[in-house]
Amino acid sequence: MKFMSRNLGLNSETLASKFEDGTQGMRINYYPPCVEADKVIGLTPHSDATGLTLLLQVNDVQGLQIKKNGKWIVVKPVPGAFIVNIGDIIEIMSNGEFKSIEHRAVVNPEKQRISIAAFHSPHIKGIVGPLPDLVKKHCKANYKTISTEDYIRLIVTNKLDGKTQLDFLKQED
Ligand SMILES: O=C(O)CCC(=O)C(=O)O
Repeated sequence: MKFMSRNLGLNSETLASKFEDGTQGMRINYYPPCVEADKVIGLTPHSDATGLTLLLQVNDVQGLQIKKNGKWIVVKPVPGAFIVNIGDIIEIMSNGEFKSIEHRAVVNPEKQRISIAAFHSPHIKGIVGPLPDLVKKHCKANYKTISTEDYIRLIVTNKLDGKTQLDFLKQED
């Protein structure tokens, strides 16, 4: 977070401080083998609505794919390594300088797959919106600012569907 903050041209604490006393949620995903793997999906395309995700591909079975330039790219499991995904809250806070990554999980015809994702979000009583220093720098807020509680309400009532949940918060020119 500190390095990301500095890369945005901000004090190293600016971004990190927003996540102090924040929340960590964890999901353990189990994908059973499926003989018709090409006809099903493990987890539909989405970006994480949270800030930063640490993802562990527990066993050595490929399944995670990220969308880059409109194409799905396989992320090969590296034993013991975390994948760090930027989520929508970081995209919003950075006023769009960092982009959340769209990803999905496919299933394997013969092998089961397990992944563990830890999602990190700011404090529930805070707000989600572009950092004021970046709004000043860009002369514009590219996203709306709302309370974290309202943000969570918006996310849980929205279907997991690519990056569509961000559309509700984008500000028109
Ligand atoms: O299983 C994976 O590799 C992806 C998991 C994921 O995207 C999620 O839990 O949100």
